[in-house]
Amino acid sequence: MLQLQLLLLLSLGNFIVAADNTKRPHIIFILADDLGFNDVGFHGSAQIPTPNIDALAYSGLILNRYYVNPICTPSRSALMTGKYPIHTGNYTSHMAGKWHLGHWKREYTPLYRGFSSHVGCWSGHHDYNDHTAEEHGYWGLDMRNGTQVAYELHGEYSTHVVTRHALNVIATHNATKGPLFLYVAHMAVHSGNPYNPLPVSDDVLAKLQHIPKLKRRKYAAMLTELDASVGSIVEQLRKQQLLQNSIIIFSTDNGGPAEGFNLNFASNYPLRGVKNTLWEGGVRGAALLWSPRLQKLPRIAEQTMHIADWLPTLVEAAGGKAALANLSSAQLDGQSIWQSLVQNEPSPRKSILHNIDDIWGSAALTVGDWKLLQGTHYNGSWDGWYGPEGIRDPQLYYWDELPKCLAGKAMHQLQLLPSRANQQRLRSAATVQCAQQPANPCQPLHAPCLFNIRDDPCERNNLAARYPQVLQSLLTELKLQNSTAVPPANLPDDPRGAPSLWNYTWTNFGDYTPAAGSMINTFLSSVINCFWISP
Ligand SMILES: *[C@@H]1O[C@H](CO)[C@@H](O)[C@H](O)[C@H]1NC(C)=O
Ligand SMILES: *[C@@H]1O[C@H](CO)[C@@H](O)[C@H](O)[C@H]1NC(C)=O
Ligand SMILES: *[C@@H]1O[C@H](CO)[C@@H](O)[C@H](O)[C@H]1NC(C)=O
Ligand SMILES: *[C@@H]1O[C@H](CO)[C@@H](O)[C@H](O)[C@H]1NC(C)=O
Ligand SMILES: *[C@@H]1O[C@H](CO)[C@@H](O)[C@H](O)[C@H]1NC(C)=O
Ligand SMILES: *[C@@H]1O[C@H](CO)[C@@H](O)[C@H](O)[C@H]1NC(C)=O
Ligand SMILES: CC(=O)N[C@H]1CO[C@H](CO)[C@@H](O)[C@@H]1O
Repeated sequence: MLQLQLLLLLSLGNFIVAADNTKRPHIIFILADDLGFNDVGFHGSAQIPTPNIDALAYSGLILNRYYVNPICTPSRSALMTGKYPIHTGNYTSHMAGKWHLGHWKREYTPLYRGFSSHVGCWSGHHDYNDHTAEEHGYWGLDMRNGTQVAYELHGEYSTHVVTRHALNVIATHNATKGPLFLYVAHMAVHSGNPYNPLPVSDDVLAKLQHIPKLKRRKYAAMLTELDASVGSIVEQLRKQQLLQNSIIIFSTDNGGPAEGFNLNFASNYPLRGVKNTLWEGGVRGAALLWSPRLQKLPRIAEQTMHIADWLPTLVEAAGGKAALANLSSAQLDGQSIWQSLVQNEPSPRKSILHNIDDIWGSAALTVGDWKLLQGTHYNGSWDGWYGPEGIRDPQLYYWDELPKCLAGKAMHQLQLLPSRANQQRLRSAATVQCAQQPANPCQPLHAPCLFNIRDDPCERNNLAARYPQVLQSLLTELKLQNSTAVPPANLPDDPRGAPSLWNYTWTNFGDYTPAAGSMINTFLSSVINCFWISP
């Protein structure tokens, strides 16, 4: 089931009363869309230059055992509140980019969910230049500035629009009035519409001639635009003297769509599977956490973490243990990992439910080093390993770019950018190696499979027959978790929302449609919509 794990997030304001206001950190959460594990340089591929992201990773923590949901909206809902607005003045909260958490009525949209501003789209993807979104045969404009349709932004590349709004928020933030929460949810590197799935300008594309396959090169170019955005955001924080008191998170929302899945060309290599599968390639996410508050740097974070952990983790980072105590009644699936990350102590999180999806008939669960996987999606046609591997030779990595890019310069100035030898050590430790040859194949449609995910992160060796007791204990745990599940509430598309009825815009039609009260909620159908093309 497309289980919405956490319906109470980002209510930072509601939970935090800190003694010293000036000490509370600014929090900048940068969420990439559909970025693959192997697409950032710090995981070992040098094919796509991501120097700004890498500079932050080496100067902070590479979250090396970090898990996300396999598709967009469940990840976003695990990150946001679905219940009520943030209406306190504690954190000034702003948002740039993709919402994708419902827009049937105004009250589901960002400004009514606690954000003071939002520039971006409401649905799951759009064209990066004309800003129209095509979903299930419906087509219309999806770009907003606040609640207004942003006709005037036509032609401005989406990644630039998102960045411009983020920079403006930082530039006009008055830190003496309190801390900033900025959520930058890039549309990049999600594919656009079928008529132009990988929109990027020719001049950016021209810089990546070393990538032979055109579609992969286009994807890479879209990602270098995202990397540049990260650099500009860090630079703006530095200019406004906010950087030293900031926490920056960079994370993907789910595993990468590879080899034409969703018409896209990400890479999770050597991890198995793609977006919307429960293999590691679908759920093990590329992410980093950066803050001067982290201790014992540089290092890799081996603490197990799930995207649902950000709410309690950031609440503790912002308000301390007392603020965290306020969350205990909220029955979160997430746990605060803040102290373990800061001090490099063991993670309190011992297990992760990747999903139980009774529509697809799939489920996966990790407990300690063991992962159970049963059933699969697309009749197993996306269960393989997909490249490209990328350029893994450390000699060919863009080391010289790091101290020169905007984020690298800022890290250097704060004396946080480690020596090249240390960068090399971190990068090699964060590169997944799978020497093991395929053995004991897994046929998840026939029987549950068991993997030792620490020894075999590539899921090549099914140990179900060898460790029947371990398998049994995970099956029992899965059953236990399933007993708390609520039924999936997915609904079909509501034709009353067809953009053609609303001047060809995607809109909050529920506010204008009488008796639309048949509980049609685009939020729920958008869970399916974010996945707009059957591969
Ligand atoms: C906990 O929540 C209550 C009610 O919202 C609030 O009054 C109190 O200040 C909060 N405490 C902390 C430490 O955030
Ligand atoms: C959004 O609208 C505000 C108010 O009209 C304007 O100042 C701002 O520049 C707009 N943002 C973008 C990215 O166009
Ligand atoms: C920021 O806020 C403080 C306190 O309200 C005020 O004194 C100051 O003038 C503000 N700064 C700017 C640049 O608006
Ligand atoms: C599923 O895949 C198997 C082989 O892997 C094939 O025999 C079967 O026909 C497929 N089923 C469907 C519904 O495509
Ligand atoms: C979870 O429980 C539901 C209803 O009780 C059942 O139909 C489904 O098969 C179970 N799924 C798993 C993976 O155990
Ligand atoms: C309808 O859309 C066009 C652009 O396609 C825009 O210029 C016009 O202002 C819109 N009309 C209304 C009533 O929103
Ligand atoms: C800066 C600011 O507005 N701080 C407020 C945050 O919220 C608490 C209570 O909710 C107020 O006491 C602070 O003044």
